[in-house]
Amino acid sequence: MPGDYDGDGKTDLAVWRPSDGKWWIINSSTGQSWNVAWGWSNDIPVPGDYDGDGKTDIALYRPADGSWKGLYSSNWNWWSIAWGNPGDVPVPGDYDGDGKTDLAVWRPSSGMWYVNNSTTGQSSSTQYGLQGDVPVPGDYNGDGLTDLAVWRPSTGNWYVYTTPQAWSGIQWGFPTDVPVVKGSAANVSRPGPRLAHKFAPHLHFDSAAPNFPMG
Ligand SMILES: [Ca+2]
Ligand SMILES: [Ca+2]
Ligand SMILES: [Ca+2]
Repeated sequence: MPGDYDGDGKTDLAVWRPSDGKWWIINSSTGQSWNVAWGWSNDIPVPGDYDGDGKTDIALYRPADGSWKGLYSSNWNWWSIAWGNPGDVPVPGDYDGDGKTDLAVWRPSSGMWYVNNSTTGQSSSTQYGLQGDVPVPGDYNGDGLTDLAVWRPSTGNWYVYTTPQAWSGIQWGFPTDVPVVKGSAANVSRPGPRLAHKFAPHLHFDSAAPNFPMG
């Protein structure tokens, strides 16, 4: 779950362990590791900067009830907001460009995006994408706002909905590929056999120089 948890501008190594819900993070600024238990085994990690202080916040999405639960990095207060229905895919991003991550879900059955804008508190919904697509939100045009986007495995086409209204369809990839996007939250949360949260690497944080035996 890479992110900038200490806010020094460098991405920190981080993993979330579904078996015990613990987040293990190494701060790039100090090299020190720390952990916090936050989440249950079936949750989906959705780290982001929800309070806009420049540091990544620990957060998870609970598919069973569509709730988001996080810890603000600025004061370590916890929060819980219902946003989404069972079956939705969490697609957090800064859709309104205010520097705070917005809660958002993509509904595979309808291709609808439901975004809870952090600036106004207003929600917006947009249909973009089809059943079978993979949501791949990101800031594709560099205007500071996260853009709605989907990748279509059947054709390898990317569709990006850039504001105010431009459409593109670019073929890049094959059906068995996995799309890779910055932050990769949407990618990781993709429902499917390849990303069923079975990675669970065994990390040893018992020394200053942890080793990473994978598997
Ligand atoms: Ca933060
Ligand atoms: Ca925002
Ligand atoms: Ca953008």
